[in-house]
Amino acid sequence: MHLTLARILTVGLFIGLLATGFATAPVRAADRTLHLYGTVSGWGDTPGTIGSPGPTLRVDVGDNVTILAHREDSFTHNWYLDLNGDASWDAGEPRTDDIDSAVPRSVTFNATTAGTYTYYCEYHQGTMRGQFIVQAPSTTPPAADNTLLYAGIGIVAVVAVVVAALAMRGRKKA
Ligand SMILES: [Cu+2]
Repeated sequence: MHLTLARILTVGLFIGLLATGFATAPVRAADRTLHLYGTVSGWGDTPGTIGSPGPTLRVDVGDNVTILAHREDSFTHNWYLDLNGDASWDAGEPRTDDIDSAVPRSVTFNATTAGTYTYYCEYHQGTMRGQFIVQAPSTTPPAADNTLLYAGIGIVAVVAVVVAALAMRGRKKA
């Protein structure tokens, strides 16, 4: 009887702690591939949504980002991320090769520093631009993780009630 109780309590606490652990686990960096479609009029995340400014791109600090830049007209373009905010490409800033055919050009880089940046095409900076936001790690866990946390708390609560009920029954017998 007491052995069974101890087992139930141990398993309940273990599941609860496990759920809490998942809920507070840091968000891991991810590989992110983002497609952009450009014309002299701007950028879009699909060929049908090209505009100026282009779409705001959001990634998390530490993400390994690949930009795949396509062109939807017959002009030469490229894509670069203006990390130092001087509105021109500098050595060390991510940049694709020239997009001069239907073959998309890509560049891969790590989003190391949180902040809001601007991306451009060097040839059409006035229209082909948009915001690139590198988000700092979130301080509030995502909703899915909260569900797990509440499940863990719920299991611990149920186990506590069962244990209390069994303990009371045992006391009556004694
Ligand atoms: Cu361009």
